[in-house]
Amino acid sequence: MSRLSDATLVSLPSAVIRPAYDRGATRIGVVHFGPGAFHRAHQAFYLDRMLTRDPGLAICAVSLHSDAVRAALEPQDGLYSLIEREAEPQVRIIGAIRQILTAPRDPGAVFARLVDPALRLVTATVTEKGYCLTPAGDLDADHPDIRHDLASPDAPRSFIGWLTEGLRRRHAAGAPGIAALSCDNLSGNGARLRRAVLQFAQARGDADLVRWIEREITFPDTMVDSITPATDDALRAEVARRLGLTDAWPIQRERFAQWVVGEGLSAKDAAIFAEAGVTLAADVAAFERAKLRLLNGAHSTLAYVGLARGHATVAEAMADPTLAAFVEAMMREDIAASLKPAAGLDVPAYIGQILARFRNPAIVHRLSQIAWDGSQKLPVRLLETLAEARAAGRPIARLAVGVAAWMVFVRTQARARVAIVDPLADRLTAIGLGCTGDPTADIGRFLQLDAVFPRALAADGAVRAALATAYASPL
Ligand code: CS2
Repeated sequence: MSRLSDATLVSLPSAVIRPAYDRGATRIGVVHFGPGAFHRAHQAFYLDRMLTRDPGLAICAVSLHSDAVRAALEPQDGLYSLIEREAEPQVRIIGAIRQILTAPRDPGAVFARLVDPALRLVTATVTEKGYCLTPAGDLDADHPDIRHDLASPDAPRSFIGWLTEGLRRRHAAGAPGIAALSCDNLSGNGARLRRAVLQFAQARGDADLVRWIEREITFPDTMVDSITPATDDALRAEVARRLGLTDAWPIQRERFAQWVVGEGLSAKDAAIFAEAGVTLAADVAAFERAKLRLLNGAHSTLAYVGLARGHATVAEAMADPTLAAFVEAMMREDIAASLKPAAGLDVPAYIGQILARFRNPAIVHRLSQIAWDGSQKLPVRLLETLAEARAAGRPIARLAVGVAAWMVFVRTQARARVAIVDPLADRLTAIGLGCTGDPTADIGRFLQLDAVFPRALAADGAVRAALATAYASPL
């Protein structure tokens, strides 16, 4: 079977949607850091739509570490298939990625893109840990990658190091400003990225660069949403059948996709984004908070409690009546109470829509995938809500369940000698192995992780009691 590429596009069955523009006429105007499945399911899909209006928004995709995306997509001219799963799956070929770079292999090419006057946007999906922040939201100057990048700014390792050095060179070259869009699940992601970049430039002692970034670079907040299960061999086989061609790295997601972008795009880009279905909102924070707390908070709770109850996927966990009723009550009663009213946000309807998405039978979304990186996800997904509920005197019992179930998960993985996928894996494994099964003592070990638990929360007797109860019997 031949492989998907520009040359084989013509042979695709008519049911497969193809790029509706001349790929050869497109030009790179976007550098994206972290071209994993989510980027390819989401921002690249929207930019693919935008290319029909503006050929200047093609993507240069930059992987920070692994060469896997380049190796898979370069032989396919950057093309890949995206399956949208509803009752009737829809297959489309995304053509928005025109160049793929693996940063450490080709640093000069990455910097050349960042300096190019034609560049309009930098986007990023580098996951929560990729920003190298302290719990207070400052750049973590002790992070090994940040220390490395401050010592060797020409050969960075971190996203923050690459972006800041790229901007320094851009300024030196006299090229115009750009918008930098964080597309990760962090509250206030734009403001966090801005602060990290400015603090990095400050730590380099480059006051001129700090001023230029403050003046010329915008960091719009964004809310991104589309459930994107990891690619597996079953998907590769299905795509080969539907395409009649092989695709080394197809992507699947639910049909639903949402991108809300705050202020900071140029007038030209704002118009193109809006036309492609992106919501432009002054108050992204309200959407972001609602999405992170309701969808991602419920996801993490379903993951840790669901795995403990023997489920493997989100849809399976939602078919467990006790767990589904619990998660719905947590969303409707506890999380909704923490959301401020916002124009265009109907919280009860939004909750109903999220629950229906979780139940989508066409999506096989593994709980183990959601369980990754708990130490990075729990603070924004559940702990902020828990702390606010506590301060307002609202109940916390249900909100504590997902957090306690994470502790049970870490203990179980550590004891079974299964590697924990988390930047704090070593510490978590040590804590898990030290657990004795005594709820108060065990949760006390976890609460010492000050990168995860703010001091005041960890010291709060009511929080400790709620966690200990949930730890002893999650549901
Ligand atoms: C999930 C998210 O893996 C996870 O942690 O909660 O990836 C979730 O599917 C997306 O944020 C949905 O937009």
